[in-house]
Amino acid sequence: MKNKPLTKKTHEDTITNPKIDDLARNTDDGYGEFLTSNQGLRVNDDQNSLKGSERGPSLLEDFLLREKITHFDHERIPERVVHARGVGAHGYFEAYDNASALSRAGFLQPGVKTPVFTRFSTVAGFRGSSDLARDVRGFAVKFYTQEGVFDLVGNNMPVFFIQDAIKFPDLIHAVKPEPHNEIPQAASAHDTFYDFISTSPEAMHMLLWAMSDRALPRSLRMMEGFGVHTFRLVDAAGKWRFVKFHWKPLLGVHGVAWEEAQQISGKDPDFHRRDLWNCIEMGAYPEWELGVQVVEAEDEHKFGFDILDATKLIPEDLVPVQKIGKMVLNRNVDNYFAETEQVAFCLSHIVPGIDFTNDPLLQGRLFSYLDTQLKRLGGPNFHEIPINRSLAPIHNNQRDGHMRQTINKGKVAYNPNLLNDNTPKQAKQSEGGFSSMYERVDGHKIRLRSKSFSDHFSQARLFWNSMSEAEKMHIVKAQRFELSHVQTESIRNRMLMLHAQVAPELAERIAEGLGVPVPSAEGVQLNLGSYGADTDPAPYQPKPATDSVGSDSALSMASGAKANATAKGIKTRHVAVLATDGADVTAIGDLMKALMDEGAQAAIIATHLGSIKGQGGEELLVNGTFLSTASVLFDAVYVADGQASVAILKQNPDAVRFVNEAFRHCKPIAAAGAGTELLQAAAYPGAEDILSAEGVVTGKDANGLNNDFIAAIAKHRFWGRELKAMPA
Ligand code: HDD
Repeated sequence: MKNKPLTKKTHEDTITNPKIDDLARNTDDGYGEFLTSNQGLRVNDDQNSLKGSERGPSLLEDFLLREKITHFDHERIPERVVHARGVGAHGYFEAYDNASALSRAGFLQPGVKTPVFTRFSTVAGFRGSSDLARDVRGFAVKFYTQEGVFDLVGNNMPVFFIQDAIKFPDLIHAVKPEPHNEIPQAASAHDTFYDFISTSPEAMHMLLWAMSDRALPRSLRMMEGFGVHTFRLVDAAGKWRFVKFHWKPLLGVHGVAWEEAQQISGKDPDFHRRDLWNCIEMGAYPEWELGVQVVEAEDEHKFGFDILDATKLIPEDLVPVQKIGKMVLNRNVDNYFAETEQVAFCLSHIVPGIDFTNDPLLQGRLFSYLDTQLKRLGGPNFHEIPINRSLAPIHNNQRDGHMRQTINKGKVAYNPNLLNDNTPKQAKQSEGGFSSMYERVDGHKIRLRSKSFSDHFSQARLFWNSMSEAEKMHIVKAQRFELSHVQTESIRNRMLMLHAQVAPELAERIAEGLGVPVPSAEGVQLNLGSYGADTDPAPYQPKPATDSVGSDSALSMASGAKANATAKGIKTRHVAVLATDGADVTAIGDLMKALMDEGAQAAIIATHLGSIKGQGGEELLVNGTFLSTASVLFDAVYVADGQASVAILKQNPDAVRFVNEAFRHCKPIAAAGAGTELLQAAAYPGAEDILSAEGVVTGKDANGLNNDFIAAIAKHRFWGRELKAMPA
């Protein structure tokens, strides 16, 4: 037992998190133990099957061979039909002292600390696809509350593509790889997706989000989360209010460039997973504040849109977000499959103090999640899997089914009963019993979309208006990219018509890249996707966008967004230090110390592994080479001083490309002394003024270089460079 490897740091929260204690009932670490069969039989030879003679056939008798291979054959379960690729972590949620006025939920009472498990995901790609696909990110949080499990199953965008759950299978069939050849993987840039979108203009608002930098997060730790639907919070007196849930990351909201994302997908498809894992292992725990936008019941109709329509957000300038608690993720999983793959989120996992609304997307989701877990996890007992197990005790008359773990004693499995004193008994609301909100519902049974849902363009325009110039350019380029991959001209044309409804300028700029004019939408049936065969389509045609829609300051990631208001400093940023033999090792040491003091990390990237020799013969350990890493895996680049080092790097095309790419991707760059020569060597046509470009700092530490560099890293990116000189 002497050499037992340390697999996990001992964190304070590992000890105090009751869900971790609960999971410990099922964890196993075979270190130092005998190898056994699944029946506990010690195995004497695990290398050879049982055979009839040395070179003879394997024997059916070999139960050890059969057990081992059978288990292996059954290792896989169906991947999630959407959100297949993900990563999860444990942590806790702590309520501030203000939410109890809004909700009687126990976990929202002042200071209550609740264990959570959070899973982030991409939507369209398969389990083995890349983290950096242009896609929506899932943001699902399981709260193990004292009143039962509450799942908040959201995304990193506040709206959705469709308004009614009945369209979800169509949306997903359209975006997934095309069924005849299963191409393309984890990408929306293909005919079927745009065929669907071009006939379902309700998707336009969300499409703009998906084309924006929100779809390319720098880190899962740096993205917002949204409950999307309007929910209700119910207070102790039974009064309810509408709410929208928000997660605000304390590191701010940041994205990467599209070209960069495509390269990361090749260099490190696990970029987001690795980033989350490493930060948690290092103790740099990601944090988000939970916020709510609150709308009083009587204000339901005061907005120019329907708050039950999931393609609409409530602008934060109209209804500010109140922060009601904080989530910290502080522990990685012990086993990916047992925890991250088997975790089962359901919208119907709810606790007293929270309730649903009549949003037709939400209502359909209430069915789909339970249904999908039955298929995915193989039966109705998935709640007994350790990661899904409630911390609140479970007592009911549900029995049996595949893989039942609980041994229910006694002969009574029904209710009411006399034999068991009518227990387990129903709980009054005062005893914590969940009771759906008392509400009058009447009307005709009808299969129609509410006409209050038919403004598809105003909020898309609000989003467009709220973007900075660089963000607008990213959206235009993203649509040029996507529509260039669409083979069918009529689909491209319809997409241009729809973009013109959002903003004529947007459509014209996309059309320019496609080399076609924007077709007129006059007389064209834009909306095929929201009425039945016998319905008069006229009332369901989308309304034109409202001119007065304006902008909302919370939507931009770049221009002083509220989302970024809390972002401070350069914590957890990765800085590449380009240097090789002959570099100014003392200055590098000073820089690395300054970066580490701010919570950032630096890596020496050189032409060879091992160590480099400084001007005075001092040695510095190398962390990576131009072969093993790439600029896209870093947030910022520093080129070290030292004539000899810079002379070698200038002759190295990979070093030149490293700087060139970092500049193109608008990253902060510092060059100490002679390092500026590498920058000049890396300048592409149109960027000859690289040394005076924004976000490029030069000089010596003695003159404040390190401080200026740190200030530049805190700004994340200098997208303005693209507006100046960026090849299309
Ligand atoms: Fe969904 C998974 C988020 C609409 C049906 N969804 C899933 C996950 C997230 C979301 C984060 C992954 C959970 C995990 O990590 O295990 N989904 C959303 C959001 C939506 C949404 C924010 C719109 C507001 N989803 C939606 C609709 C339907 C589904 C309208 C079906 C009618 N979603 C599913 C599913 C999944 C799922 C098929 C696949 C795997 C799973 O549930 O556990 O049931």
